[in-house]
Amino acid sequence: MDSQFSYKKSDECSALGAPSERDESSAFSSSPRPDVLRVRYVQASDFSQAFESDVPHILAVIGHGSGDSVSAIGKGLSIDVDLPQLSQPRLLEVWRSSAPVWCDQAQDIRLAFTDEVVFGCLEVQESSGSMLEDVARAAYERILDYCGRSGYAHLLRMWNYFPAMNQEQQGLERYRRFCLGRHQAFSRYHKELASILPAASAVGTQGGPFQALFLAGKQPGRPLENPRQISAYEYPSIYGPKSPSFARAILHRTSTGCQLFIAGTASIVGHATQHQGDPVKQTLETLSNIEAILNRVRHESQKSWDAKFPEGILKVFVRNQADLHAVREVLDGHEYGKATILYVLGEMCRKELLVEIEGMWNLVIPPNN
Ligand code: 3EB
Repeated sequence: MDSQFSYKKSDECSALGAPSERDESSAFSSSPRPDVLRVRYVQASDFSQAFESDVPHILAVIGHGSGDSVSAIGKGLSIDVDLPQLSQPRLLEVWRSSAPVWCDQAQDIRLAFTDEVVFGCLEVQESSGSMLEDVARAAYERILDYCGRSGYAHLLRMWNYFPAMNQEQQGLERYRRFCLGRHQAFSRYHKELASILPAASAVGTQGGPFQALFLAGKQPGRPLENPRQISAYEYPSIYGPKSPSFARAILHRTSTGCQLFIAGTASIVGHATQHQGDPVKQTLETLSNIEAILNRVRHESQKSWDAKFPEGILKVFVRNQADLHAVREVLDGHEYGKATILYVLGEMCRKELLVEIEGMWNLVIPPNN
């Protein structure tokens, strides 16, 4: 790990967490600050009202597993993911920037831009004869190629969704096939993966196409690994022919804001799954893993600023609906209970894993740093 983690006095990250940000009455305040990237979970029933005048700032609206598609919303990218929401009320995941947003399409990649970041979505219908590694490799090559050419060269955060994650396809589990194709694509574009991999989640859906969602920036993020876990890209081959290509977390800073993206995190220590069959202990272990990453950010930032994480969102993927109550009780009793939490039904990359949690925090950096 390199130890560059300093924020110069000239960096204007102080806008985040400023008093105006506390105004939750409209889903987002409409202050004129440039390019502050936010993601929020907004009640679906409040959405139209909250965002009536906000269309030019919305990058993406993501709906989870409901029969009614978000495509009717028509603001930014509309993305439906077939992971049924387990909690009530129904929430929409809204990505928003205070800078102007414009949308485009490059072949079949749908895109929403600001001057600093692009949010993209590529959906591929698998055909019956195709192998998932080929689908994944082709999708990733298209995304990497696009990012390289567009100037938004740095992948920060990715979400991978596809059905039947733990089922075998001709003798190899589909998740492992996915990892193989993804690795082949990254290796074609980059010699050294550790410094360029995005934070990611990979979750099995009920159905639907292979989906790769991504956030990429003109500026690179800073990858952070978890001292409690072996880096996923260094997992031994017992978990598949090619290891999963993702970073545990990415810290991304623009001229005006800092975000911490924490990858899908599970009950894994070292490289081994912990607490088989116990959703409560798996949730606690997962939270310890997330805490370890937050502590790294706190620790490494101490010299320049005291990182605080006042505002975060968590998405909790639960394998079995029957475990929701137990998982939820753990989170309700935890300080993250203050974050907005979305619970969805999805399959994790290892059959023994019952829960996976991802998060994003906006970091507060004091004005004089
Ligand atoms: C893990 O730590 C749990 O393959 O992109 C989490 C996040 C996991 C992302 C991926 C897999 C992925 O290995 C599984």
